[in-house]
Amino acid sequence: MNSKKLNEASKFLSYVLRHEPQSIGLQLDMEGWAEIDILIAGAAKEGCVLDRELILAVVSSSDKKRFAISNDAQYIRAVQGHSTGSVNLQYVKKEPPEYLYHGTATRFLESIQQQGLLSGSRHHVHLSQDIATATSVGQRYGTPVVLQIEALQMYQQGFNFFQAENGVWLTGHVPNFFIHQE
Ligand code: HQG
Repeated sequence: MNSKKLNEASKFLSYVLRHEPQSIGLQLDMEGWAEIDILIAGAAKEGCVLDRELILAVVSSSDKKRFAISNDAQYIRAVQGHSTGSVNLQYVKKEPPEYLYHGTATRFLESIQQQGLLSGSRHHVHLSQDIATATSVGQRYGTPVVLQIEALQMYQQGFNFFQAENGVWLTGHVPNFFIHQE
């Protein structure tokens, strides 16, 4: 399957499964699951041709493993990155490693120093386990800079951490006190 088609379908799935399900008349349950047949029908009404084969190809080829299919193969969800208020994934709390990393762009640094890391429109601040991943996340917005987060220290002080199925670490807010510039 050609990569342009996969990429476009992946962006469309991210949009409807994380942010705007109502744009195609789709309902997600609290855990973010959408019925695949309804998703396909809703997309078709908006002129986006999706079929099961394409959806499964996107899921299996996603570099970041963004999506999951239910055991009965009837449902699909995004595993993290939501902004829609209709979803509240029950991630399991987990002790993080000593350090986690957040990739951002240099132009956000001043604001981050003032406010710490904020989740913005998403439900959580996203953190990576390694510097290389964080660098590529930061690159999306400009000149990348990697921040080192004292994750274990935060956890020991009562901050909650979660890990999505695809390995991305999530937390609510990172105060500047726990942030060091790499
Ligand atoms: C920044 C991708 C100013 C933050 C990636 C980031 C990730 C602040 C931007 C996932 C700030 C938000 C999420 C503050 C945070 N002042 N800027 N106080 N606090 N920021 O896209 O973490 O391809 O919502 O540094 O791999 O970049 O979508 O979050 O630059 O896992 O699957 O505000 O998205 O995955 O941007 O990326 P985003 P993110 P997918």
